[in-house]
Amino acid sequence: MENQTEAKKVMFSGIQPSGNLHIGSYLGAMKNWVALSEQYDCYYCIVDEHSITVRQNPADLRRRSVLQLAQYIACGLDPQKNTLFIQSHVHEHAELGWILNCYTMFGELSRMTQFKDKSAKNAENINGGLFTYPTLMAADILLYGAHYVPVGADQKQHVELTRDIAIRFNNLYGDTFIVPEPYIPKVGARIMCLSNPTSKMSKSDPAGCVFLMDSPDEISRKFKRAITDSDTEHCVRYAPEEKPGVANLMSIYSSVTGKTYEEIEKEFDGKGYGAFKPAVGDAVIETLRPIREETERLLADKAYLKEIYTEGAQRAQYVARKTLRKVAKRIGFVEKPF
Ligand code: ATP
Ligand code: LTN
Repeated sequence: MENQTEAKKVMFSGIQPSGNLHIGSYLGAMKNWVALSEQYDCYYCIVDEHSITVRQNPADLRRRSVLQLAQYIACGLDPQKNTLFIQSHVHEHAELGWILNCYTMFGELSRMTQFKDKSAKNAENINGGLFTYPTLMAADILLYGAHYVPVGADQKQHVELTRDIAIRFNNLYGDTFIVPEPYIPKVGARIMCLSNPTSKMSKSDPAGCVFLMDSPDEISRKFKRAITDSDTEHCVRYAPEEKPGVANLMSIYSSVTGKTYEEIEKEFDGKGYGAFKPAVGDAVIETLRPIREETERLLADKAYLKEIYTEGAQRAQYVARKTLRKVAKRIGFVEKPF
């Protein structure tokens, strides 16, 4: 009989350690990851090489990379069931990234929304890495033969480009890569900024962003100040076009409580925003409390965290090396003598 583990499909995802994780990254991506651990063979990476496309303070980058590993575990990712590792520890990512650059068009990279956004925000540092960011991301995914990539909606375009690159390579050299699919949650795929609900929640706007490590007081304050709507109706109703602020709060509330939009409308019928906003805040506080506490506990044990990322990198590299060898052979590189 076929081995159960071998039959499992593969998941790969990553988050940049370029800032503190927030409920956008949690509800849009990580929460999904936890639910998938049993069913899939999962690789979750801390993509520090992607982070340096924007200038980082070295000490902060190092600290946040380890913090992020602790947060992955605190969110419920069991390091025995998932391969948790740091991207720069597996050099095959950078190597395959280079190769894939040669199979990706300038026009394709120019069309990426994240590149356009980030180059507008970092006009003084539009470096080559920012431009070729998606080919490194494609390498991350393709090295492990990932079938699915659980991400928030903003990353769909990058996964689609990964598919195009994989198909192009397979057409040239024969089946080499598994063509991955994005795996996007129905609720929580796009959490918007609390102070400006027409743009996505992002660490670059801390007032409108709820971080996983925020204290209950901070969370409560941020939700009380959340922009709802200028209408006079003051009614909790799901209408994303008309009432984007309320829709965003409903989507957050729905993600953390599991309640449907209808149930939420009923719960706050006749109660107005004055009751709704603190209720969302409280639900988020209770969701984040155990995560924050467990993160703090894990951070106190640096030796354990090192053990986890060492084992993770070893497991990841075993798979990555095999893929890279196959690719090198296909494109005509002389076989590595060691
Ligand atoms: P930021 O805009 O804060 O810099 P980012 O996109 O660089 O965010 P990452 O931390 O690298 O953020 O994203 C990690 C994961 O979280 C990705 O899968 C991304 O799709 C998802 N994500 C990030 N922000 C949101 C959001 N506001 N809503 C839903 N998902 C999100
Ligand atoms: N580009 C993603 C982070 C990322 C990623 C990946 C996600 C890097 N490599 C591989 C999924 C799979 C972001 O900016 N959020």
